[in-house]
Amino acid sequence: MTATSEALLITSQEGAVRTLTLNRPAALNAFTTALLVQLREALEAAAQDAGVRCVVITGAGRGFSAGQDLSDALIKPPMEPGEVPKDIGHLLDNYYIPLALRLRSMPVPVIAAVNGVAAGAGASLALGCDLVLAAEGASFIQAFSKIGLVPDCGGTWLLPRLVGRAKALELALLGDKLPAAEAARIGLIYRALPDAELAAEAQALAQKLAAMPVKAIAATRQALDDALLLDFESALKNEALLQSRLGFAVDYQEGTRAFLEKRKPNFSDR
Ligand code: T3D
Repeated sequence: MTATSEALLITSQEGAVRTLTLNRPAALNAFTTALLVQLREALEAAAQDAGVRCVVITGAGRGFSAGQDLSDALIKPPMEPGEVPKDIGHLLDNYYIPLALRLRSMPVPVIAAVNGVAAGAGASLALGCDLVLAAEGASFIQAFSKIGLVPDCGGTWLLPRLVGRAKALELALLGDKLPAAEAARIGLIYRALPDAELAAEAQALAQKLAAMPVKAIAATRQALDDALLLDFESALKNEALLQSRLGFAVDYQEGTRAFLEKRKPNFSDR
């Protein structure tokens, strides 16, 4: 296990699975700019490392992430007379957008193991992952409206696509706490499971995905995201393009050869 400077983020590896643990438990892993940078850099490092075939993001302590650290000097509202408000858009441009884009284009699957409350940008980060597992004690809160903001870090894009416009509006406007089991029931996340089982189940799922053809998994994520913006014929053509590329990749050769030879495939491409 390695800890980055200040240990805001803990990086560990088991086989081909890299786990990134947000580590500001006293503040429910709220994002400072330093943590946002470290998380993006850690994702970049995982993307570049051929030994990583799946990434798990989780939180230390009782929270997953309470979103933006509201005491961060970069965004803190005027507290004294004469101080002027800061442009929050800079924070998004420079920190959240690069992070969200890095996450969404990872060459390997990414699992969120939501161990506790995921609020604001913490919820958006979790929902931006490919599969979201959550402890039954965890919850999701679209906290933005409570402080006069819109969902960010991809929230406005993700929410209606995951649960439809009506439910997205309910969650985003009211900002109520959504328990993990209810999040799973409405299709916002993949699964809710007993708190004590979360870490082991996330690791088991990650190991399973790591043994799969991850190049095809990343292409599948891309194809599904693309398809939401395409008409039917364009989606068919996009599938053909991706299939054509994947057909030349070693994993497809290995997968079909293994099937024909009645043996377990050994996927290695990325
Ligand atoms: O400018 C911008 O904001 C731009 C970016 C926006 C992206 C966003 O993420 S906006 C949304 C920001 N997040 C929030 O508004 C959530 C704020 N937190 C809460 O509402 C509650 O903490 C929770 C519902 C998440 C959890 O409640 P609870 O009762 O379990 O815990 P708590 O006692 O409120 O918090 C525990 C500690 O964490 C506490 O510190 P203390 O008093 O023990 O020293 C609390 O201040 C700290 N904490 C929680 N959330 C944040 C935070 N500190 C800084 N920033 C936070 N977001």
